[in-house]
Amino acid sequence: MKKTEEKIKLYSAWYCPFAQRAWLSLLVNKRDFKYIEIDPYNKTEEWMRISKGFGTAPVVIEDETTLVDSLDILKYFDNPKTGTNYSPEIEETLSFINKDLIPSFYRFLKATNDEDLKKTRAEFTIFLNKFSNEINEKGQYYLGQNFSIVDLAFIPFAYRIDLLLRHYKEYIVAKEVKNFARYQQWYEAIIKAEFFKETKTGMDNYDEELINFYKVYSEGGGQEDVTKS
Ligand SMILES: N[C@@H](CCC(=O)N[C@@H](CS)C(=O)NCC(=O)O)C(=O)O
Repeated sequence: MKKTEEKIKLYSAWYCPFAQRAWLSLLVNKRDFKYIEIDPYNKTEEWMRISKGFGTAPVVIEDETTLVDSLDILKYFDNPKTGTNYSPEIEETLSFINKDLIPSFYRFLKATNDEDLKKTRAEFTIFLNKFSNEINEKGQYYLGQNFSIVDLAFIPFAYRIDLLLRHYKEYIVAKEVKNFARYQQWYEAIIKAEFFKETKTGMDNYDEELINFYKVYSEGGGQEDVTKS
């Protein structure tokens, strides 16, 4: 075990899909790190100092480097040598996931009146189908045979989509995604992997706890900015 690797600290919140991205990335890239559970909503002086004034989970610290954004963290551990040197197609997909698909998921989860529910559901279904259609046919991962940063960027949200939209909005992914076989193959390949299971925190009732945590979102509350593109 290299000494330098022990210096990585992951400040995470167990329920947070953005933090789960960072956690997955550390596991997939086999880095040694210290997991530190925090409440990002409790803006103590110490937390604001650690998070460089952002106050959001995740935060990763390695030596002099502090990273406060989950996509930056994915890139940092994926590609330490070349940094953010991704193809335009990958950048476009990551941007689609972050700016279209994820905010649309939160808008649907938070919708309460009939009109909003109808609108957000339809919009979300279009985005989810776009993602599904673009999963490469030549393998189980988004890019085909190669596992990539795109898989990591979306899987924590895909998990919550299945769990929370089913529970709170009676939305069944299998019925809404036209090419469901491909989506399912992608989804299961990742959620059944050991590294994914490890990020389910070890809580016996993880799914139930997540459902409880997101109840306030399903009633229109919770964090605001996640719905914005
Ligand atoms: N852009 C950030 C967003 C992370 C984020 O919104 N995290 C939530 C928890 S899931 C948070 O810390 N919220 C605290 C707050 O908004 O005060 C990332 O991708 O890392």
